[in-house]
Amino acid sequence: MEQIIRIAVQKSGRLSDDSLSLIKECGIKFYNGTGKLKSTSTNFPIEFLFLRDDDIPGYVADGVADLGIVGENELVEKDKEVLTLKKLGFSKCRLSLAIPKGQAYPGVSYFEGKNIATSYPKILSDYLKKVNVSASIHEISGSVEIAPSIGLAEGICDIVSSGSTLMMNGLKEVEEIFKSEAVLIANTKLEAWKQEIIDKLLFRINAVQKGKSNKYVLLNAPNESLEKIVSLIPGMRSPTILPLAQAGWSSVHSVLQEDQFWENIEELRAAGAEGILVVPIEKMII
Ligand code: PRT
Ligand code: ZN
Repeated sequence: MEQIIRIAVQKSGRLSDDSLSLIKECGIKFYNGTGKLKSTSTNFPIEFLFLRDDDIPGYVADGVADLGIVGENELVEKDKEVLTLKKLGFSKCRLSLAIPKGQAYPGVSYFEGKNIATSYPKILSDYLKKVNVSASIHEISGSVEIAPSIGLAEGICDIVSSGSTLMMNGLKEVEEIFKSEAVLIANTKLEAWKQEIIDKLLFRINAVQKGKSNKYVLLNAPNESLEKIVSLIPGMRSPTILPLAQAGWSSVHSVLQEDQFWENIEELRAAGAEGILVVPIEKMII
């Protein structure tokens, strides 16, 4: 039998585009025409299952899929036994408690004896236990934010990203109870050959992620300030220094984390750096 691993990704929703872009940036080609539930890569031993995000933790725990990409909120809520291999840095959001805008909020004791509507009963009940509040949890699967206005609950616990859905429904966020982003998860009992393929995939994901947070920097500098400039942009091993056609000047090339660059920009300019170019890196292997 051909040795191939399976990854479960969301079919369509807030995780799908970024999940598929990450896989494409890893150089893995596949066809995902509309309505397809399965697809096999043409250049990497991986098969894709396109599923609802709610089902992904279960499929990975049962071994129907070896890997999955899912939000941490869904993962913790479903409480399945899987390994989290990597945080992926996209689909970031938070799970928060919210109440009608006009209500005074004395603290989490507000919820004592009240009704809270949510699609995340497990995360919410763990939180309420932790803060020692007893409230009734009403599980509903969607449109949670209308629950207070129709008299179903005095508060809600739902995913918040920009906060505009809460605002539009006359609610205010009062407690953040969980932070989430997309994660790569794996079955806990993988054969060695599967692990080898997953290691190759992880190597590529790491290279893509490093590339994104780093920039290639090129600048011109008078030779007398090279020492100072090299100390400000030390690079992967050390910067490349090339002489310019104009005597007394050099071109310095280096790799930097973007935030380091912004921290050092004033000092670089003060040291005489000019013609500074900052260029994106597609992949970075160190
Ligand atoms: O069909 P399927 O079951 O696969 O998808 P789904 O409808 O259950 O999930 P989907 O695609 O909406 O979200 C998938 C995952 O994206 C979630 O599990 C989160 O991990 C993550 N994510 C990131 C979000 C949001 N941002 C988000 N803003 N999930 C939902 N929302 C919703 C939220 O429920 C609320 O209705 O957006 C609204 C709030 O957004 P703001 O920007 O108005 O605050
Ligand atoms: Zn879902």
